[in-house]
Amino acid sequence: MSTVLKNLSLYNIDEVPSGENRIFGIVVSEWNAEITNALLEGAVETLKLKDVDEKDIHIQYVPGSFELPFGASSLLEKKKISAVLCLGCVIQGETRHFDFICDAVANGIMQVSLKKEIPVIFGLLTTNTLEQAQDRSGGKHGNKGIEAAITALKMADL
Ligand code: DLZ
Repeated sequence: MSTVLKNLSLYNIDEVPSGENRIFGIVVSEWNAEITNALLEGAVETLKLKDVDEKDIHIQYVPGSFELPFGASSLLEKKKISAVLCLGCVIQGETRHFDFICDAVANGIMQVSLKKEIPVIFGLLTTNTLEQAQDRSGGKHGNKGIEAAITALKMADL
């Protein structure tokens, strides 16, 4: 695998645009909460590092990743947001739930983003095991929440 032993969240902070005076939304899935809370922590820390005021970060919890697109859409109805980050974790099980949820989230996020004309960021971990998810939520492969925040800052600056 190309990610073996690579921290995917390493970045040069000076190359990421400032988020000063911008409002961000974060939708977080409660399913696999240990992982999604770690993603949330990485995302919030990164936004704050890039000058986003804590009061300008609006967090919305949803029951599972399937509900992320609706959560993003409803946040965008209420606030004047520059970008929304969707954070979730789907772990491959023994049923086809995994494929249905991942496809629905990817399509749903794209639809909301294009319809509202606001960047909606795909911060969804789709892994085979819990260990792979831990490695990507503050472990040896970094934290996808950080990557989602950097993408949101860049897209808000377009
Ligand atoms: C049902 C389900 C399953 C089996 N697995 C996950 C998962 O790994 N990660 C996740 O975020 N959510 C999962 N869910 C819940 C669905 O996303 C959704 O909340 C329910 O199907 C209700 O719509």
